[in-house]
Amino acid sequence: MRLLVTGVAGFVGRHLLDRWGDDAEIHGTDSPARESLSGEARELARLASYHRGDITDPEALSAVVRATRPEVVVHLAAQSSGATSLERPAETYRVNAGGALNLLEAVRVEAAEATVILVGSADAYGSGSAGSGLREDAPLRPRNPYALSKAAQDGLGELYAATYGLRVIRTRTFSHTGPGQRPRFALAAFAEQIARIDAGIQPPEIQVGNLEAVREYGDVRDVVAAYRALAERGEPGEAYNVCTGEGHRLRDLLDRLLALAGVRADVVVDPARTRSRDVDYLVGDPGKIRARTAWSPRIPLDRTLTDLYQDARARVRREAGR
Ligand code: A2R
Repeated sequence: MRLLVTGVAGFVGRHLLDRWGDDAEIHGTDSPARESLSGEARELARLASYHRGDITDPEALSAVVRATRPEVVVHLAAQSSGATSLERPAETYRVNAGGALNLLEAVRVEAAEATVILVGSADAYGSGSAGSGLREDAPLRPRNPYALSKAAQDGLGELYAATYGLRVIRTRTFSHTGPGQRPRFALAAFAEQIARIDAGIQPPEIQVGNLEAVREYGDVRDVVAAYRALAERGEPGEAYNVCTGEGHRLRDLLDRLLALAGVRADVVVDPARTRSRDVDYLVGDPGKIRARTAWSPRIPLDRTLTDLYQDARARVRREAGR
C-alpha cells in the first residue's frame, strides 16, 4: 500500500509510522515550522519521502500528491488544540478547514482513486448527554473554534464524496493519548507535572482545569490501528466514530496517574486552564466502526496511563540532566 500522511511528524503521525511502517510505502508531509527533526528522526527514517510544506499552500500540496501518487491519504495535519484555537481562531480555521479543502482538491485533481482518511474530531459534536454514547447521526454542534473547523472539514469530506465520488472516509475521533503527546493536552500535562514533582523540580502541586468533564481516553496506538482498519475496510462517503465507548471523569484519571506514579500532590484549580464553554460529556458509541471493520480498542487504560507517565518521566529527567 502506498500512503501519503500529512502532519506525519506530529503525535499521531509518529505512532502511525511505528504501526504501519514495515509493510507500507509511506510518504509524509509536515509543517515547514518544524525546523529541527531531531528526536523524530527514528520514526521519520521509515518514510519513503518527506516533504516540508504548509497545508494552506494548495500548489505545494498538489505537487506532493502528484509526486507520491498515493493509494491512501491519511490527513493528520492540523492545529490540533482546542485551547490554542481560542487564542488563534482564524489561523485554526485556515489550517484545519482550508487545509482539508486543499487536500481534497489535490486528491480530486491528482489522485482521484485514492482513499482519504479525513481525521476529524468528536469535539465537532459539542457535548453529548450524560449516560449515552454519541452516534454518527448526532448533530454537529461545535463549541469552540477548533471544533468548528473540524465540523467544516467533516462537511467538506461529505461533499467531496457525494459530489465528486471521492473515496473519503471521515473520522470523528474521541480524545486519545499515549507516549509522546505534548503537554498542551490535559492528561499529558498532568503526566508532565507529576514527572517534574517526582524529579524534584516542581513543588508538589498540580495545576489543573475543569476536572469534572467526562471524556474518553483511548490509546493513540489503538487509534492508528482504527485508521488502518478504516483505510482497508471502511465505506467511502461514511463517517465513523473512533472511540472506546467508555467515559472517565478527568479527576479519576488524575488520581490514577498519581497512584501509578507513586506521587502525592495537592491539586490546584487554575481558572486559566479551564476553557470557556468546555465540553462536559463526550463519549462515543463505537458500534458502527466495529460492525464495519471489526476494529476494537485493545490497550487497557492503565497501560496507556503508565506508558504516558513513563515517557514524560524519561523526558523530564533527560531535560533536567538526571
Ligand atoms: O504545529 P506543528 O509545527 O507541530 O506541526 C503540526 C502540523 N501542522 C501543519 N502542517 C502543515 N501545515 C500547517 N499549516 C500545519 N499546522 C500544523 O500537523 C503537526 O506536526 C501536525 C499535527 O500533529 P499534532 O499537533 O501532534 O496533532 P496530533 O495529536 O498528531 O493529531 C493528529 C490529528 C489532527 O487532525 C487532530 O486535530 C486530530 O488528529 O485529533
